[in-house]
Amino acid sequence: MSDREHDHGTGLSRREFLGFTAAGAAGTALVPASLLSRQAHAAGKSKYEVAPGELDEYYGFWSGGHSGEIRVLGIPSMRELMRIPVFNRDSATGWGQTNESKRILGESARFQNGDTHHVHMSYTDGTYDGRYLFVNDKANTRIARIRCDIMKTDKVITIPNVAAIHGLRLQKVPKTGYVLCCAEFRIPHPNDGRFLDEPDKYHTMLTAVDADTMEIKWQIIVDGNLDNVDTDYTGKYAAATCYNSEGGVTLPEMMKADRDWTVVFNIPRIEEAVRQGKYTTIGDSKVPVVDGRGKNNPYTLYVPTPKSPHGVNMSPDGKYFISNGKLSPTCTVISVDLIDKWFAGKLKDPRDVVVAEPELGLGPLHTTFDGRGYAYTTLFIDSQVVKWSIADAIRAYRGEKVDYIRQKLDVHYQPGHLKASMAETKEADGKWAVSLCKFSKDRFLPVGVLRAENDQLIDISGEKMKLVHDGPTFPEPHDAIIVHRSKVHPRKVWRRDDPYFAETVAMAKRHGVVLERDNKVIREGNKVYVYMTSVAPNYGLKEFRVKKGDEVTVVVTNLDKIEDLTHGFCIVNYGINMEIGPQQTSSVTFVADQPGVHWYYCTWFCHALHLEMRGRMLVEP
Ligand code: RUQ
Ligand code: CUA
Repeated sequence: MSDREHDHGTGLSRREFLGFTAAGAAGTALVPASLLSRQAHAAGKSKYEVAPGELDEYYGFWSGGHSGEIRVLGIPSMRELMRIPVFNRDSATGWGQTNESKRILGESARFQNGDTHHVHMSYTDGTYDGRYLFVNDKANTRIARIRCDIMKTDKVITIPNVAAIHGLRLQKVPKTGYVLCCAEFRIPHPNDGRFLDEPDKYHTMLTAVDADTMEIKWQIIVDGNLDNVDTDYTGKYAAATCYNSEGGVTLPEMMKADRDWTVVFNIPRIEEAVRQGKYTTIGDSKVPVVDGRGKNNPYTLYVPTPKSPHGVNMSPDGKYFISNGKLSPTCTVISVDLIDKWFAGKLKDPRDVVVAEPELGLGPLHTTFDGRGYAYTTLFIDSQVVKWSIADAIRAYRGEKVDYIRQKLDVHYQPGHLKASMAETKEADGKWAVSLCKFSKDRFLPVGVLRAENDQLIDISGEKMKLVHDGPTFPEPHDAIIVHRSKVHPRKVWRRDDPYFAETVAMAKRHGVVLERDNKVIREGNKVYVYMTSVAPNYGLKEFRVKKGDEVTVVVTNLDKIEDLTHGFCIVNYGINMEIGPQQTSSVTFVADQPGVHWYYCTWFCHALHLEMRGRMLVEP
């Protein structure tokens, strides 16, 4: 571990280093022309700095860990652009409170927390297609889908029969395809209290979800547990790491074996088994469950991998799965061609699919790629990122005397995931990488006992990696993807026929209300529906009257059509607040349990008369 004075591999102090980067970058073809010209005027400006008014070249999508959300950053500036509430609750937008978000959260809306780790974008033909993001919830065994056109969560489902979805990846070709979900913790089947103290009856499974319909298609039982997963570029295989092949329930039990394994799933064979009815079901669930346990089943290949491996990453050339050893200083490189041979019955030993096992340093967790044949692996214990040549590691494994390690860069501190630009696609472009460090220690002003994490930006465009930025983040990003901005096309104003609020529109229709015009109150027994429009700086209703005990549904339709003109709707002392973007309809339902005058007001600063944008809810006793 190094201290803050370390030279980051350049031999210069941070201050000197920043000046050096600006000068050194001038004239290289890797720097966008717009930045180069500005650099001439802005002394000391580095190519990772994005000037006021300029836009970033990449979107970064970050998981928020136990904050339960997703964050959107600009890369290389590392500016946080947006937070997308997913499994958490959000005071600003009303996520978890509006009727629209409750419908999406479904039966699991009772949970207030989530734990997102792995966020990935949908693919077409091996690269990002800008349709969806998918993310896991380890805390409550769910997965969610986010629409990239509006950057809102649009589906949340609970995965049955398993516990704690951790690893999550998408099929890359011909398009996504399945969302493949690893359940980390082993539980009894069924988990209804019948079996408690018999760990040999605990199991876990990989789950395949259809990305378009979000239906659960099948599950497959494995030996051991499941940690992370990745998919190949043929659509045939997924590979997942297992750190508890022992099936232990205590830490010493889980660490006994020197090798655990990487399990490779043969997806066409699993699909065939489901078609032929070779499956069981568990409890009330109708999901087909295929048995992938044992050395001689046709669906899985268990590749012995040292020791308690964590991340598994597919190289962008489609050739190798790389399992990161965690408690072993090695990464295990598994060849997709040889996996083909294994399943064709042409190999004897499951280790025959291994083509390299480079020794990299202490605590390898995750690997990323630059598309030029180099791999970059985080070393958790050493607090370093190591750059290594895959081809040279393979030659060394064959016995040749070659050094496959190119550079070790100190990061601060204890990195988990590392992600390079476009690295999870066939278009890996090797410009930027972000090291998501679990500890920041002395890197930022102390802010109490709880500290920020440190997401560090690394320039990987040259021969040597250069650390160029410290990015504090609220706990705890695990994984991130860096997507070229040409792939993402968010809307600026809502579509009036957006399915996000279609059910609310249907309700209005049943009431004979035209949302784009009407301001009226409809009473059905003790249910009251309050429909109003908003145009800055006015709500369509200056007041409405209900009775104590009424169930009130307020529906607000924002008629403003101007980009960025969002209104809010907050009722004082009722715990209600929601976002209504331009052309959006939002609704919230609550019981009017406190008589009296209750002002409602706009929470988004929308106009010079924003403070005056308010009205009264009059609750009769
Ligand atoms: S996985 S580093 Cu590695 Cu969820 Cu967190
Ligand atoms: Cu509308 Cu502020």
